[in-house]
Amino acid sequence: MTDRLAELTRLFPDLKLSTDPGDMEHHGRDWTRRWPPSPLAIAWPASIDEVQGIVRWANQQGVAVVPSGGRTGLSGGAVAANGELVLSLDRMNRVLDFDPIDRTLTVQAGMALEAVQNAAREHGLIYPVDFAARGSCQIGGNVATNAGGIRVIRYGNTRQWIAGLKVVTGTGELLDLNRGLIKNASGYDLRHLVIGSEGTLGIVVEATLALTAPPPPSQVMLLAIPAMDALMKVFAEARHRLRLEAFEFFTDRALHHVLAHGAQRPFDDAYPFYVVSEFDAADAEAEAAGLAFFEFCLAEGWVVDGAIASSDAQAAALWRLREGITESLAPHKPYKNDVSVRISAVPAFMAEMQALLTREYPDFDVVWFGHIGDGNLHINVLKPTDIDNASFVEQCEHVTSMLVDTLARHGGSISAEHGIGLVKKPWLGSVRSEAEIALMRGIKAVWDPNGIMNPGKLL
Ligand code: 2HG
Ligand code: ZN
Repeated sequence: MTDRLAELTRLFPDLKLSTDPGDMEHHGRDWTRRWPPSPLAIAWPASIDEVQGIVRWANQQGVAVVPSGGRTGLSGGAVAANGELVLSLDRMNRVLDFDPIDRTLTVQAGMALEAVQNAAREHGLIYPVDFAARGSCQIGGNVATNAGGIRVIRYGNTRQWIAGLKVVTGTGELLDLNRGLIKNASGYDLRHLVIGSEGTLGIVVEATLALTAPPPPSQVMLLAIPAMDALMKVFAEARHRLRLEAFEFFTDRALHHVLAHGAQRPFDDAYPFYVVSEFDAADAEAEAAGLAFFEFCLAEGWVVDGAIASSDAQAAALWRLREGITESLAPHKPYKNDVSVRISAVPAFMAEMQALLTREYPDFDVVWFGHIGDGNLHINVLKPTDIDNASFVEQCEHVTSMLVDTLARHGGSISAEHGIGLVKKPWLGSVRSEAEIALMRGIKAVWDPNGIMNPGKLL
């Protein structure tokens, strides 16, 4: 133990702290896997007092702090590769309050998203933000990244569901922001500054979450689609006729990898694009509307094959085709891009980008999938086995530069929902003006004057 850690232990004799190499390896990285972890130590505070104490100690000692949730992020936001103290919220994982009148659930930041969803359901309500990492990611990290996912089309991002936040700033100050109010016209809404700040302003320690009534029973449909233009027509038609809860797309390459990873093949033939859609189907009439939508798209030639789940197990199998993609790609060490354009710009953007990729990198396996109903596309480039890591990253950074140029022509963003972190930091200036970045730096300097909060990330 270094002197600095000894001092921390003296201040907080009960604080759980580790320098065990296994813990350092495990907690020093997120799902990006690019940076070898090298933290100073891992701390697991059990109370807000301890979080504040650690932050004050870190200021005195000049130690950087990396707030750490489930570390399922894909932009390197939770990486500790430079002797930082990892502050894990794992032990702060309890429900603190449920209020049936306000329909709010107040939880500690280290609660897993799935546990939050289950807690809401116990009260006959839902917390509707949802994505595949639900079992591992934590609500504090969801807030810090303004996590999106598969139900944004219906419910919006995490931001929309945060009624209150407790945050420990970079100086160790505890802020109690918005306190569950629906209306609060009292100046700058600091809560919204923290949401999406990627741990650079402070540490989320508690959140008061708005809940809502569960949707009616739904139907899950898988559609095979011959072309991107057709897909956009299917989307417009679906929005017109159905009450959508999800509209997700993936390509044949994505399907290839989930199938190789053990998922069930949905159709005998292969098609260029697929959509998994979920929509309300409370009664026979709504179910008939689903079928009529499908038949209409088929007759128009926009859809060439399809499957409608007739049981929960079938619905889960269809969802697995989409939700299993990230896991199925992981062994291929993918370089990830997470971009957005306006929905109407999707086909032109995709066609242009795919043409560039085919011209410049014909041997790359490029897998497109994502939340097309939000204009959010995930573009994973898989590492060819005959290229070393360093040259692969170099080539992928060139791909990112091509993406940045193409996105600029289509008015898009280099990060839709994964954040900037370390991975996309070099390109922040492609989506935010100099004036905006200067303001962001100024805000950081006020919240975290010694620059100890997740330094090097985002800015
Ligand atoms: C998803 O939508 C996640 O499944 C992960 O945002 C995307 O792996 C990815 O690139
Ligand atoms: Zn996503």
